[in-house]
Amino acid sequence: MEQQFLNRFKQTILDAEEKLLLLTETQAETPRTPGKWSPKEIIGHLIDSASNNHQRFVRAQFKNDLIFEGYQQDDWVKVQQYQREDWKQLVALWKNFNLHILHAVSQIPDSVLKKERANHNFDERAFKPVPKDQPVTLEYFIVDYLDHLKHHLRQIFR
Ligand code: NI
Repeated sequence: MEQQFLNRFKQTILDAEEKLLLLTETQAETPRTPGKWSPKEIIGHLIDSASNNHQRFVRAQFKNDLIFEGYQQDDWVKVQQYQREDWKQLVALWKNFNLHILHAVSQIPDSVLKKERANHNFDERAFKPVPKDQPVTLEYFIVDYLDHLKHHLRQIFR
């Protein structure tokens, strides 16, 4: 990945960690809008996103297509009861998981990152979808992962 992207990724995680840890346990459990996810649930969703996408980023290196399994995002948040988990622990897991993903993607050779792949389901899986008839790259999907992460951080900090 480009150094500029890696720096931006790292800075996003570290800046957010600092701000997230300023929230009290009660604040972290309170949704901005009733019925929506609380900060604990948003970070929980981002942990789910990290765990699913970590798998995708690794698996993509052993196959030619970029067709990925989905997951039922709301149900994942619900059954894991992130609301009942310790805030500092969630933030630490989120941060460290992402620092590992950052390391792992920094090790992917350009030949793999930039290889055009005709067979994909980014029309369904990507945060910024790509039509099926347009080729995609793994690099695109990794950049898209950070866009999704930042989108949810903005929901907490707005
Ligand atoms: Ni999301």
